[in-house]
Amino acid sequence: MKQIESLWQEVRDLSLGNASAVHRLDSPPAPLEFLRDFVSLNKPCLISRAATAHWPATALWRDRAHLTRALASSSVTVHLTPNGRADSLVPIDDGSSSSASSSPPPLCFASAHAQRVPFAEALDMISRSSQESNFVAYAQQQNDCFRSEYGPLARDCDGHVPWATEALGSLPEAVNLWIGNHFSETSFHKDHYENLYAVVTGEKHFLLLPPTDVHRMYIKDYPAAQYSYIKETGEFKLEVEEPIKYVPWCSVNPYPSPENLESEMAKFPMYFNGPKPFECTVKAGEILYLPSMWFHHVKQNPDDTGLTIAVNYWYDMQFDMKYAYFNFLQSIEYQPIHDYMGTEGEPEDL
Ligand SMILES: O=C(O)CCC(=O)C(=O)O
Repeated sequence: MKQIESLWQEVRDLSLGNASAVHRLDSPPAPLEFLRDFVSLNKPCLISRAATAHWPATALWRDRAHLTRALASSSVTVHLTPNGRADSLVPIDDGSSSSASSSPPPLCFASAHAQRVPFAEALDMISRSSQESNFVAYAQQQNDCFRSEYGPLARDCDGHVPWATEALGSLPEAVNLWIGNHFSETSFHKDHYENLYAVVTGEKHFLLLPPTDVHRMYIKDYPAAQYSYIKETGEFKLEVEEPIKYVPWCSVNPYPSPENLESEMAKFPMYFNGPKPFECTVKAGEILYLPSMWFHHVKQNPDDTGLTIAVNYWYDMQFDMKYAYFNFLQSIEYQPIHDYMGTEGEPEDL
């Protein structure tokens, strides 16, 4: 079905561009410009640090003493995993696969162990997260936590993004705070929100794919599983939820280890051989507009204080014709029967 592959190219030719860089703006856009050139085109953009130059947070949050003072009597939620990959696919160790078996173990969708601790302890756990520690802690409670758990810090940032609020016609539905270090990673997924993502300290690296590339994510249903962390032994237990619940999730890991690269490329040729994803490093003070339903994968680098801190504003998206088209596209089953080779190959019609 050549048409699916033509679609990936056509949206790039008509609207998104063929470079993998995200469009940069040197100053915050006027609401009409933002609406016309980005939101209505469902096209990302990166706004320079002029967007947050007036936020006290850009200076204050590099100082841990400020954070711990402001949140001295707050407890916050941290998410613990053995390797920093919360909400991601991991092998189910159900005893069914022996080391003699050549087939890889089945995968499940693993949620992190969530734990509420005093803020100073959370910060300490995040800072200690490393290859040597037996856990990675990431503060990433996505339930409007910035206005609840982290309320005392709210005065350090704007409560909303004024030009986005005017363009989108409503205040954000949720504002979230993210605190992690180099080891925290977020696997490919999409959200039903218009996302204004502001990095305050450190930097975040996003890989982005438009909704039209949905087949390149190899979304499949995986059994939901839950990590629990046993403090006494420092070990994690991973249990598949009973009764079994399935979570549709993107199968592609864009950064396989060198020894798995060949097999991952063979499993997911439409991702690895198709058009390059859009890439964007969001530096401290910059804001990424991440349009609704775009697939995104996120890695991060801390600054010299050892932390990456970000605030994101989720605005309701319009469930309009684009959403209906997306559902229709996703309902079309498509697995190329040829080895997808980018523009060189000669795909066959199914
Ligand atoms: O910062 C991250 O780790 C993930 C951000 C994200 O997925 C989101 O804002 O929707």
